[in-house]
Amino acid sequence: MTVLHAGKHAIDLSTPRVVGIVNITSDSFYDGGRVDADAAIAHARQLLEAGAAIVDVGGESTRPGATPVDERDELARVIPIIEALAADGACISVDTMKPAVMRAALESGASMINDVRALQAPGAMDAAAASDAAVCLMHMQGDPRTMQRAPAYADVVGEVRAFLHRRAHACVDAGIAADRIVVDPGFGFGKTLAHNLDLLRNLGDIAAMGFPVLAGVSRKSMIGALTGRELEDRLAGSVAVALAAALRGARLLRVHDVRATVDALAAWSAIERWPGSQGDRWTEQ
Ligand code: 7PJ
Repeated sequence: MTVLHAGKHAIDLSTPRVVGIVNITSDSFYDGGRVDADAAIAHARQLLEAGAAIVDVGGESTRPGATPVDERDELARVIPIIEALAADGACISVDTMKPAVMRAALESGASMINDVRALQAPGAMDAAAASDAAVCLMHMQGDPRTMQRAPAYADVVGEVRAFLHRRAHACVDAGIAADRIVVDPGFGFGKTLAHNLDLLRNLGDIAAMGFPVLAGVSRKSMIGALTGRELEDRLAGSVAVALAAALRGARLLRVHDVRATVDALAAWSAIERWPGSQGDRWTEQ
């Protein structure tokens, strides 16, 4: 059985689980604009009610071309939400690149750090190591402002895997137990559609490192490219790709549409033997 330890929470990943996205931003690509704390808290509670194992709270958009958010503004956005949800007993992840936000979020009751820069900012690794929180280490080529200009790899799967391996082992060396570490290939973060599809097809290679894999494809432009649909019509494509990722070994699916994804996983898991759960070839451990 795979269990992720995130603060006081032990999350059973023997079947794939859902991470619900809570954006408190004015410019997220899909459901931003919810800068009001009460509305964000209510939205997060709905996602938990719908079956999210974790809610991922973010106050700074990392979509391509997004403008950076000042640390004080980011704190003012996320901390009240985290405090309220922690009082409910929820497992909360904070989606941030800033060590000061990580520390404040953990003090306010967050149990996981989701960092699209994989704890490479000075002080980020220390903030995580000083806590008992889980960490999600994501691969990104370049930075959010420019990453989609000309992504290039000799071997996207090998390079992403090597990066995640290096960052995960840096975490272990810093004292973060392996059962607190999640890795994520970072769909859409400095990747063309061909790169994203290559990573999806070969997600088993990344899962084979032995750390739970998180996949975030929800409503991203790759879904638009595959279906020809605008943002608001990407639900079916997003659920299909989330399931495809789960079948290739992803254990956490970061999504906007929790209920639809939870239902799809429930229906499918009654039929499938999930990769790894029966000791088959997709995962080593
Ligand atoms: C991801 C993320 C992702 C992780 C965003 C969006 C764009 N964090 N934050 N993985 N994407 N770990 O919400 O689609 O794919 S922001």
